[in-house]
Amino acid sequence: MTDLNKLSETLIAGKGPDLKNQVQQAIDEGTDASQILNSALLPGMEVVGERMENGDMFIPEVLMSAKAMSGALEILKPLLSAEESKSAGKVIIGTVKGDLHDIGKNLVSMMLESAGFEVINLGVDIAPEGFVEAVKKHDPQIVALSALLTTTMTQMQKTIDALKENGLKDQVKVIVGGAPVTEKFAKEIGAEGYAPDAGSANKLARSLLH
Ligand code: B1M
Repeated sequence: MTDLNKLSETLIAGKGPDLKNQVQQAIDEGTDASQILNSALLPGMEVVGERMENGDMFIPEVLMSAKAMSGALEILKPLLSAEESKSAGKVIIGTVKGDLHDIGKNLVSMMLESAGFEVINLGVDIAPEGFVEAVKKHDPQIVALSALLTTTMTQMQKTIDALKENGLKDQVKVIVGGAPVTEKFAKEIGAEGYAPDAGSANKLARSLLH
């Protein structure tokens, strides 16, 4: 039987190649991709966060863990379940300006894709003008913004303002998420929705369009 604690420990230790092997082995043993994600990888990243906060882990080590997490997610991506597979709509997603965190945003992107959305993932550190240009170019129904820093949350408001200034806000729904973001904050900045995690981002996107 798969030892999920071992996977967490390998992630925390930032051993990317070992983690990939262990994730693949867990899958081969029949462990669900969602169980690997929810019971090993996400709790592992929580520990990384706590250690970073306490000064027990430093940026280079956190980066190693983050890289290992991304490698593991690539393996899980095709396996994470699709609730429904018909094309559900078009979403533009990005991490806001000044913010380089992309693991959660990529997870949201993956969940949306696996649920049938066409997802245009702009990447990290996307300025309000970047979202404006992308909306003009791709004409999505939803713009999803991610922020992991309290200092970059304000960029969400700026992005919504920029969409308004360019006359684009009425044609898209803006949804927001990321560790410091709350439902209350989403309402204050005029976003149509807030999702605390990737699974609920998917449900939220669907509920806004159907
Ligand atoms: Co940073 N970092 N980091 N970091 N980092 C946090 C966020 C922090 C909480 C750590 C801590 O101190 N405990 C803290 C922020 C404090 C704050 O502002 N409140 C912090 C800090 C301070 C910093 C730096 C400033 C550190 C420094 O340089 N002194 C710096 C800033 C760099 C920058 O962005 N400009 C920095 C740098 C980094 C690394 C580069 C080393 C690395 C990022 C690598 C990468 O992403 N490629 C990193 C990491 C890994 C973390 C922690 C440890 C883990 C983040 C993560 O990936 N979590 C994080 C601590 C923590 O969160 N516990 C921390 C796993 C991921 C699956 O969860 O991203 O929350 P999360 O996504 C969830 C939900 O939030 C939600 O769904 C996801 C999946 O369920 N969600 C959405 C996310 N986006 C959404 C969008 C949606 C909906 C839901 O759209 C609708």
